[in-house]
Amino acid sequence: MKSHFLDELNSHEDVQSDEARLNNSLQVWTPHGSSYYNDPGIQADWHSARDLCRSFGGYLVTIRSQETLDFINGFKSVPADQYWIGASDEKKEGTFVWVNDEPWDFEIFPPTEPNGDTVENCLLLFGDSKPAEEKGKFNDMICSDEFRFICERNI
Ligand SMILES: [Ca+2]
Ligand SMILES: [Ca+2]
Repeated sequence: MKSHFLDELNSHEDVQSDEARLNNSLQVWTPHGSSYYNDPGIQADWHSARDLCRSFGGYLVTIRSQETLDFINGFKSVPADQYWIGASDEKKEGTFVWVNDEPWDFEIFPPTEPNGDTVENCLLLFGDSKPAEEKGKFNDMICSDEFRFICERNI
């Protein structure tokens, strides 16, 4: 499936170099546990991030343990930034599901989150620039906003 993000890339004159750079960055995967992880180093809306991870044989990252959460928070190339993760409640408000249908058996929200009702349906990780009670934890956000993201794929 062709994403809006890739359409935008194709509108650029230097599309070849953009795509080549993206391809190259997505060739770099770091093993951890039973997965490989990749920080493409770009920002995209949640659906484009999801589609980009899929187009390279993976999926937008899933986080189902404190150990994985700690690893991902340490893996981010820009720790201060927010990062999309592979969960949304856009199909049923209040019920978050992972993009690859893994069980929803771990979540860690600050006391004030999730707070977006039907306006905020995609999850990200708060960056290290946030207050201590928020940083590194889940937050629902507007899906069309653009943030960094991490792709995962199975070993
Ligand atoms: Ca929601
Ligand atoms: Ca929120």
